[in-house]
Amino acid sequence: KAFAYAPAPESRAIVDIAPSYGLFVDGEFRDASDGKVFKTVSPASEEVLSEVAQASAEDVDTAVRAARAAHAEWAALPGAERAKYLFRIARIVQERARELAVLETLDNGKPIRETRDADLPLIAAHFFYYAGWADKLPHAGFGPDPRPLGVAAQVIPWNFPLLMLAWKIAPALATGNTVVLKPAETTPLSALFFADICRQAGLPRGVVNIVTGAGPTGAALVAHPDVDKVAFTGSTAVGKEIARTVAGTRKRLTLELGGKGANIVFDDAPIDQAVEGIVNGIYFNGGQVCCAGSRLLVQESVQDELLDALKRRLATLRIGDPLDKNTDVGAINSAEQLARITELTRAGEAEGAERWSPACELPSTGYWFAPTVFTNVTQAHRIAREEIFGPVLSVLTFRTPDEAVAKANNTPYGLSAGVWTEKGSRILKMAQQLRAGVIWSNTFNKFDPTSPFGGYQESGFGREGGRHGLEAYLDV
Ligand code: TXE
Repeated sequence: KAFAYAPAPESRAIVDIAPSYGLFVDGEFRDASDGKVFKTVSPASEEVLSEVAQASAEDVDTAVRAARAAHAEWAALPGAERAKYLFRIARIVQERARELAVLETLDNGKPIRETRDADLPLIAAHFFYYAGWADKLPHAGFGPDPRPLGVAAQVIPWNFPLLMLAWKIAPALATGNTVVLKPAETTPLSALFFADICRQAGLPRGVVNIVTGAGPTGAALVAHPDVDKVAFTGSTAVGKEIARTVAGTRKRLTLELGGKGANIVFDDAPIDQAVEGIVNGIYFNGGQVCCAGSRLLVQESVQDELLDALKRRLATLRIGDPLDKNTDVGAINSAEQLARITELTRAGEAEGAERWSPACELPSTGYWFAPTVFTNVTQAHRIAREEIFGPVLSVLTFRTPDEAVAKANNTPYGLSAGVWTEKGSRILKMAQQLRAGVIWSNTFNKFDPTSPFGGYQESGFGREGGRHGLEAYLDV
């Protein structure tokens, strides 16, 4: 489809990416102890963006020691003093928002419209919000003397690299913990830019440490004996492995894992609004979202009308250059993730579901997957049960509210759900019956630092965001 107009893409010259980066330990960038590095590429073009140090177990140990050494002084600061650093970080994030948005788009592949309008404002909001808590902890119902846990080991994924960092680091610092964070191996750059922001904000050395690397670096960090708290966001399989590692130690644990969210549309829903919500639910960030509305449950009587409207809308989506401000759907983050999506969608076809995508041309280099809708899906199909983590919607139908609840809850996960109806009473009843940590009504994928976020069942435990997010970092 030809675009109506094509303004210049956001200039990549806005961000100055160095040819190589070190680990950020004790306030300094340094090479890995064994000199190992890995490359990070732009998923949209496969261009190598930079070479990044790969932290060894020895480096992880050095980082944990730095965090331990910094802890007593950081924890002893009056909350209002810690707040000053967090406010400063929030303001620098705002000042450098364009640079960070372009950087994140280059390293992750998601559209600049999303990094600019969703990720970056939420990142700043998160630091502002938890800055506001830092001096109020003794008066917030945690008892008179809530104490930080100590050193927090934080492992994050690639789908919202800087936002997941903000969700982890802001509450940890506000409560007086120090941090060693490992970003995902396909998106290390924004965490390293954040390290620079910490320096710019004058944060004492050792309070935040960033160790880059892949699974083994994360495993070494989680297993380190001098860590007090582990916070993980990622796959359910790795989450379970981490739970086994942590079992029998003093470490506290929170896990934010996968999902298979149901977006439930009743026959009295405003259809146009629901279509926007469905599109936002599963094509935002190419569906690489743990709380994505990856299952559409539509009431049988409006199925045809809704699917016609949805397909018309999908035909207008613009797929391509993530730096182009008009792009709606960007690249898939990695070749591995693309292979996972491809495998599951093939299984969908093999099991008899009907596949549809709008006519669209995909770029010849990079990792791309067209927005896809599967109809004739049954609950037994893999595409109805497993997290695809891509721009793929599985459509199921229901007749009664009870059937909708039963189907929505028929999953080992429990992270998110959406309910579309004009009836307020139905919304309240569904919200009680659905087993999910977040339930949106007549909207989807709305985030706010004041709201706790997290899962039921195999989607994990513990909450991030809001007052509840502080509890994960405090002994009360
Ligand atoms: O996740 P991993 P992957 C789901 C999604 C996706 C699938 C696989 O379905 O298709 O997981 O993605 C680090 N000890 N989600 O393979 O491996 C790793 O380096 C400690 C949902 O990318 O879980 C990275 O930093 N850490 C999800 C982080 O864990 C380990 C977001 C996540 O990577 C480790 C991402 C180990 N043994 C994927 N192995 C969500 N909940 O939002 C890997 N890591």
